[in-house]
Amino acid sequence: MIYDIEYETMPREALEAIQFRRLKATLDRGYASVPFYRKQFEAAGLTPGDIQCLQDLQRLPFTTKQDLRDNYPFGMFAVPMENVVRIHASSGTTGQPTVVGYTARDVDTWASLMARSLMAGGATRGDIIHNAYGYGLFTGGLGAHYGAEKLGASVIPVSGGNTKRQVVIMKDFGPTILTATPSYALHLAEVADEMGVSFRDLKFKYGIFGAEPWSENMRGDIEEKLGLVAVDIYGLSEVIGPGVAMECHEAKKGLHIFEDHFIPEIINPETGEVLPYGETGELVFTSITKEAFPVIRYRTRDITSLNPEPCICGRTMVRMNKVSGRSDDMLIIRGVNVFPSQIESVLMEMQNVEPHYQLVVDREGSLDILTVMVEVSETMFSDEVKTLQGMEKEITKNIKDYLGVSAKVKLVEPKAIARSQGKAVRVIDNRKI
Ligand code: DLL
Repeated sequence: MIYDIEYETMPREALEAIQFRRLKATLDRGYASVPFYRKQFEAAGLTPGDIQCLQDLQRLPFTTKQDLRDNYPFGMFAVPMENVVRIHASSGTTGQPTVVGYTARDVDTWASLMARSLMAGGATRGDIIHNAYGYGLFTGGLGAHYGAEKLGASVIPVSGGNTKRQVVIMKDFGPTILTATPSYALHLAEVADEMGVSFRDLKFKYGIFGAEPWSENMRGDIEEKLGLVAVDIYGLSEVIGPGVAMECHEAKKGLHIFEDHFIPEIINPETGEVLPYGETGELVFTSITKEAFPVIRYRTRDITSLNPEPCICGRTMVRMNKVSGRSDDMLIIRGVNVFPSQIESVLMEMQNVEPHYQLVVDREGSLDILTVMVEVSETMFSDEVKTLQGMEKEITKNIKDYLGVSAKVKLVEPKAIARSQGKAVRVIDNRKI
């Protein structure tokens, strides 16, 4: 059974009453079972009984990625190991991986959240879902898989990689929904093309893409190339995995946060001050139903803003705008802050530019040098050098005009930039080596 759908359109007041009840239970569990959370309460001079309304949550300290690392691997679990039925871990690209656990009920909650996400993204029981998110420690594959089964759709557990074989499956089995990272979806289309298969002739209706930032312009490009409606799905291992927030296919304008399970806040990343709706800052989550791995005011490092306006789909749950990037992915180039997705937006506005790019940051003396490597279409490359130079100049100018940052632009041949089977590697920061 997919439960909880009734919460999606609930009046605010009723939802908040439920949130508060669930929050209290989570705080009690954290305080009683996780030494780290007990210490956090003690440091703030509080006990769970002092939290008497939703607003009071703000009195508690934040939990950071470092806190999870310090308790590696199982120190944050709130239930005995015998009640943990599943373990996942984040990729650990920015350091030691963080390990998360689920009870049987957590797995069921997550499956329902993913079923609701797939539904919001246009999927129904009658659909065949080609699930190209990686299976394994990464939460994408199994998260989407359980959600698809819960929904009652037919899921093809193809995972990432083996791309040519995937194209054959897509042609022969006729899946109608694609779940993948946006960059891998583009790679699938590219390989299909090489094999003489046009993605647009396949049966796909919706693509449910997430796990990495992708700009609005990238969405346009993907929809055009793949011939489907592309919707955004957000989540992170620490909070549950995919299914924390989901765009509805009706509006495609921001992702509804499943507030019956997660309480969002936006904070100023420097001061920790809680910001009002509409202001941009770092997203913070408190889980209110998870048993094995509750998180209290977890700082995601993802940058976005919240939008409480009613949505045409009828959901009353607050929306988060597309994530522009992670605070730790933000490049500071000679004092100017830039997110890779902002550069992506500029690139995707231009003709003859392919949606494959990489940013390389070097330091020469005390100067930061940003090089934007971007693929251009086949036809451009066979053109005269002069045309390419003109194009480099134009991109450099657009980046300067829109983002205020000077970059070196290097046009490269189609397929010169390595493709990934999961999250794309957009930044190579040689300053960190
Ligand atoms: O990426 C979970 C997921 C799987 C989400 C499949 C969506 C689809 P992690 O590997 O823990 O979990 O990485 C979480 O990825 O903090 C964001 O920085 C980024 N991220 C996830 N979804 C989006 C999105 C999964 N839609 C981290 N837009 C998060 C932008 C995203 N960034």
